[in-house]
Amino acid sequence: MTDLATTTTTSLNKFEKFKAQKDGLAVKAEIEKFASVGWEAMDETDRDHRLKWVGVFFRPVTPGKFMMRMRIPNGILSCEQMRVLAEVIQRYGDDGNADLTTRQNIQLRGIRIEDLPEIFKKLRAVDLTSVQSGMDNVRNITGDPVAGLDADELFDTRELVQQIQNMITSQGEGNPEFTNLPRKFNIAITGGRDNSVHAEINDLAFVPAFKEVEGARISEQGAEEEMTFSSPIFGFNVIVGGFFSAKRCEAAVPLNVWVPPEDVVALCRVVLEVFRDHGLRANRQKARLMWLIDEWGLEKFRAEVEKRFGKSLISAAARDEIDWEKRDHVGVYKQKQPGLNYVGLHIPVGRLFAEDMFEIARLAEVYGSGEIRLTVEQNLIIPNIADSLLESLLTEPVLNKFSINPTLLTRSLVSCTGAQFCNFALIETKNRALETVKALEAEVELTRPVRIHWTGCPNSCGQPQVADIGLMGTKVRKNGKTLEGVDIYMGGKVGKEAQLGTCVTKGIPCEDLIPVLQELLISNFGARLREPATV
Ligand code: SRM
Ligand code: SF4
Repeated sequence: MTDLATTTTTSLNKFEKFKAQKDGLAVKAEIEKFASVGWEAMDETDRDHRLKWVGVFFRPVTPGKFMMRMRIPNGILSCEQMRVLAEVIQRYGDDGNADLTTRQNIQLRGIRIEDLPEIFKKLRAVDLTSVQSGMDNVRNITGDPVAGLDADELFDTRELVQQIQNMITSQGEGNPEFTNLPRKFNIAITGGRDNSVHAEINDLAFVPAFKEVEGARISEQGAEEEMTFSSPIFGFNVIVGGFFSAKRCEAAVPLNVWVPPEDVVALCRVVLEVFRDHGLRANRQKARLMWLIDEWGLEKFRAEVEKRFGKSLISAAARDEIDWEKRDHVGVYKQKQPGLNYVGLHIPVGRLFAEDMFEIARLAEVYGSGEIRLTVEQNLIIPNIADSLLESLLTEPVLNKFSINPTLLTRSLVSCTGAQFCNFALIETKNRALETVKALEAEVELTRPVRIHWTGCPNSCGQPQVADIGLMGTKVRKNGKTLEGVDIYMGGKVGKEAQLGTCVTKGIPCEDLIPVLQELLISNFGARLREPATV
């Protein structure tokens, strides 16, 4: 457990104070009590903050209707799990919906506090957990969405991602060792060649790399064996400190460490321990891992990680294996298993309703192996579809709503939650994002997808910095009135040689946005105005 006396700071912010009074995870034992007293009579700190340790978020925009953030490691779930999530929101009628998130995850809406005991029971029965998914915890751990399916992958990330989640959450039950971090913490592992998880925007990420290593290693049987590797072996270069916040955004930097897959979980553990015990806790705006790295310098940080790791860290491989452009997985693709395919469905801005989720579960069961996968683009994949079943899957009516071949702007559209449910939001995002691309597609023709990301405020949950065109909500003044507007980001590059985009234009009122975007699409992305229709 965290010993706050060992932190390097002297004064604590208000979040640190309430965490010191009572650990967030303590609410796990009080769910029955909260359900019987109701949300209005609850202790406010428990309701507004500590409940997030079990993934339950009070929504000031819709008081009494909570959001529940799951953990879906590597974005993989079964049709049975999808059905349980659908059942949870179904009872809330129009209030109940679900969002696929930018961390390959699912959030449920409309949740009533009195239903929590039963919901947790249902989730546990199908091995789902929402524990430690908010506040000062490690977020959903992302991995390759086509792990184990992709003929060109270097490493199947599924098992490692699950092991890391198990370590951090004690098999989904909650682990007090890691429930009092100085701030949120993001972890990603990429095993393919296209950096499908945006490794560079995580506090800790593992990127495939081959290394010639000599020395001792632990055999599969657990014995230490001396071996000299004559040819390069597979492992990961480690990058650290990537994050977005309202105050600062940074891409992760190399830690100059390479680890074989069997050391990944242990390395995650020690990096988290160093962050927990030494991360900055005085100013919440300066509490993410990169601020500690800045204060210490990378060498001191690496040395502290190495000390706790208990053996010498191997220096990074000279290069990593990210050498592909990023794929979006929307459409039909051959798997490495002969005769099998995966089908990526486009889910407009990630929004699902109960009936959609039942339908997707049915497709996965009837045509695939019952498995469903999520992507950081807020879309989903149904894997393991036999060649012989493909044609009939593609005639299913639900594919009209969740297309395998959406129009080029719609295809790559991502949006955070925005004002409909998020009290940080400065603008409405999801509906506006859909309306805007529809209007643009009526005006211009494109020859390639352009990735437009919307985010409702500078917290950047919708990752405008990784987009071709990023739109960040703001307030603007026009004709003496305050209106919803956006700052425009450009230059985000994903896949190989990923880099963050930057703000190029500030304060465009949303009502004036379409011509501005149209011009950007024409001048930067080869779009052409459509010919006027002839009568
Ligand atoms: Fe986020 C807070 C939604 C991905 C940076 N984020 C929030 C809250 C919890 C604020 C709140 O309490 O209302 C939002 C919940 C709104 C709601 O009702 O849905 C929220 N964040 C989201 C999601 C749902 C956006 C989406 O539509 O996909 C994503 C959920 C991910 C998940 O499954 O866990 C989401 N948030 C991100 C990302 C993207 C990523 O991880 O790749 C970022 C930027 C990367 C990063 O964190 O470094 C992000 N969210 C933030 C921040 C800024 C953190 C900081 O250090 O300052 C906040 C504010 C905070 O934590 O104080 C925040
Ligand atoms: Fe809410 Fe802002 Fe995150 Fe959008 S970016 S979900 S508005 S906190």
